[in-house]
Amino acid sequence: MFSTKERFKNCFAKRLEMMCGKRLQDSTTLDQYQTLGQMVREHISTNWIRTNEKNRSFQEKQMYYLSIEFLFGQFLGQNLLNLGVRETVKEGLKDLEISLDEIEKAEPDAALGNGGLGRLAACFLDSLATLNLPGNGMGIRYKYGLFEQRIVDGNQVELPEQWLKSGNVWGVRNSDQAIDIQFWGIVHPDTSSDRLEFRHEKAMVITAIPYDIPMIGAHTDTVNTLRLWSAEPSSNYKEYNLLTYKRETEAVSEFLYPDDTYDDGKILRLKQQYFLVSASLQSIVKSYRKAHSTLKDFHEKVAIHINDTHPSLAIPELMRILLDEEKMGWDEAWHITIHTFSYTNHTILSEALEKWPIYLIKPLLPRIYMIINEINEKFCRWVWEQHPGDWNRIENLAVIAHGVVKMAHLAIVGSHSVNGVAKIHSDLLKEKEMNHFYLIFPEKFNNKTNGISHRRWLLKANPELTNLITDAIGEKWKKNPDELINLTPFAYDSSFIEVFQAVKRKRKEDLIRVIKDSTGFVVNSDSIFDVQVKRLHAYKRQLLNVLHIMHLYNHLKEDRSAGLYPQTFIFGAKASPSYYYAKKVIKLIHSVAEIINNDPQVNDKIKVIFLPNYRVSIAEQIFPAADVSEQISTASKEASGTGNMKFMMNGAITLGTLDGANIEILERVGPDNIYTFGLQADEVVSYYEKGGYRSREYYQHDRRIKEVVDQLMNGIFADQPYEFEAIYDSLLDHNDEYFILRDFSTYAEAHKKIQKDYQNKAKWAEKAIINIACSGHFSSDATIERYSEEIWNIKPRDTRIILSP
Ligand code: 26Q
Repeated sequence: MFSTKERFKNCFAKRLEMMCGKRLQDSTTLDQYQTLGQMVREHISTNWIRTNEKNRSFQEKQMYYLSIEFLFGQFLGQNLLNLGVRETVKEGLKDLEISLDEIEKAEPDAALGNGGLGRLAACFLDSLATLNLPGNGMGIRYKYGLFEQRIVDGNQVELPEQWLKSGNVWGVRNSDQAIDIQFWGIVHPDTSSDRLEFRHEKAMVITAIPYDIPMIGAHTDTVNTLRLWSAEPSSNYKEYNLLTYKRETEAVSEFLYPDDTYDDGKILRLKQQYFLVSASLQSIVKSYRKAHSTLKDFHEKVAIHINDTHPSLAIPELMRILLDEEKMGWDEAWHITIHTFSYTNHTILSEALEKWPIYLIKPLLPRIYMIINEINEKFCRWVWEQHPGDWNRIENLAVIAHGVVKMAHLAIVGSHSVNGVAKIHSDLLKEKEMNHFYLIFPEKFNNKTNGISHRRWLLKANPELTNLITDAIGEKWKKNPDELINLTPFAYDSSFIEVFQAVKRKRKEDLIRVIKDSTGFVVNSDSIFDVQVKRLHAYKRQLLNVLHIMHLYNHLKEDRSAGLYPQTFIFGAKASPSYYYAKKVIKLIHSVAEIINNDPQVNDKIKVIFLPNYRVSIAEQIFPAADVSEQISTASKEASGTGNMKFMMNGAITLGTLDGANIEILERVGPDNIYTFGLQADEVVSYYEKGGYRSREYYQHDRRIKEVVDQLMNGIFADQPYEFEAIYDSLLDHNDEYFILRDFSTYAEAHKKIQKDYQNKAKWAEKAIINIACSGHFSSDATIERYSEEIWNIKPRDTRIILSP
């Protein structure tokens, strides 16, 4: 149906009439979107069925990626692109006087994630399918995704994100494959046979219904699956109070928790985690069981990846299935379990490491708790045998200690592979955070630097740049992004540079329209677009950026003739709803924007824009328009970052600390094509070991710093006195935990250098093009190849097998 434009037009009109009961001319954009989506699904259905049939035999090893978040954004445009039919569809629709861009905009973002971790999972599934790898995702079908952010008087207000309001064309409900999951109840030992067994009684049962979404690879016949579980009442469960029961069940998949390191120990979050894990494991084992009579070789045919600790209850859950349902002995079950699981750590912040109190976990998951206990006891005994008398070591390693279950410890003990997400992060895990484990399991630790899907972040987000690159170096880089390196000579080619600059300008103008529509502010396309978009967190230091802007403002007010090149500072960030400090930073950005943007003395030189409701679909419009990419976390704190890679791939230059993957970007592009500043990770760590630094000294000795910090309190940017007191206190009274004042001066220097360099337009374009040329290294295709070879041991399928049934 997509083979020619004419055939497509015909099909589309007919299908729309059938599906919507309307003529094309009476249809809405939403009708058209649903119709196109349905057509795509129909188009891939044979390949999807064949891929599934192939998987079902378990002849080849399968990998399942368990994640509490999958941050896809929109599917339609990417699917059309991957199928290679987007141009045909676009042209066909044009004949019908319909705009494909408008249809694509009608799709709500699937915002089933907070940020980096969830988006990484989405990029990985795209790469797995494209590389013909047998890898499927499993997650939760939250009824409400990450909250919608509105700004009212400069403050963030959260609204529910209703992405399912008009249904969802991509997810297929497969109620025949529903799974029952047990919570609460009592576990009885049963000694009636010669084997000690456990009966779980009086449990509350919740049913997990799978919704399967096709993962369509680019230019291949592989169609993998993302299986999202929805919680519903069970028909096998008799509960006296039906209404309460219904409410309690449905609550489990109702909301995505906003990343909130301050708000731990919510029992609903624990229920979500076990819900995901139990539904996924039971369903994997069930389908494996259809192909194999025993589970003794399970780990040879199944790899399960745990995306951060959130799904780490999968480890005791597989043990439960092997022990209680398959009646295996402990040692054999444990061998299979360890060889099945691998785990990625995404954070170094110790306050973000998950711990669940025993008083929550034990009553909710009584059998799982027993198993965790046994894992802990056996593990501690083993450590004791290696290091008799070393109580300290055992205390540092134990899975259960001081009344809590440490999920990272459970994940490390129960997996054969533990990886960090950038070189520095993996090194810090080995040398600092997880050093105790590294000493006893050195072979488990490895690095897998993150990557991004160049199909989403370049081909889809920036078609103009894509075409320009293809005109220069041919098509091959699309399949093999390392070949982007062939772009390097074009960095010195004046006619290429000229077209490159025109593309950048066009994308800046597109973004200017978005800015005008959402904020009302008009910005100058000649100005430097300096962008910081990411979740709002103290360690990511949006505050450093704002304080520097306040300083530029002061400087301009003092000296009107200051030779500043015009700059537009663009922010996008959601703050966790209960994160008071982060919300104050959002408010501060708005207050500063209000003053600067309305002050004719400065607003031709600087503008400050906050784009509300930052999400995948708007990110696709922001990255292509950026000149400068702000990656300014306190060194050692950002595990990797992936926005840094998206900016680079679109020709923005990084202004960053030597943190996360910034370091690897520097290694690729060289020091002339990146701006680095600030303390290095080892310096930060050694300050922490000494109890911090004296931020007040920097406040007292640097006039620029004193001036901006005082302005937090003296009211020129505040609606009310003390409005920003929490920020002021964090910098002075709490000794500036994230070294903002410490790094202020080198940050300001780096900005000055950018100001100067940008004015040499050809030289700047050269840097930008070199960044693009080096960005292929960060394609998630390469990352996924490394995971597949070094951790999962899965191999690409021969697609000819899929084609012939
Ligand atoms: C935990 C407990 C309760 C509720 C929520 C959470 C929670 C949810 C999400 C904790 C953390 C997250 C997300 C973390 C995350 O996105 N980390 C980022 O992962 C990226 C991919 O590896 C890295 O590039 C980033 O550096 C890292 O911050």
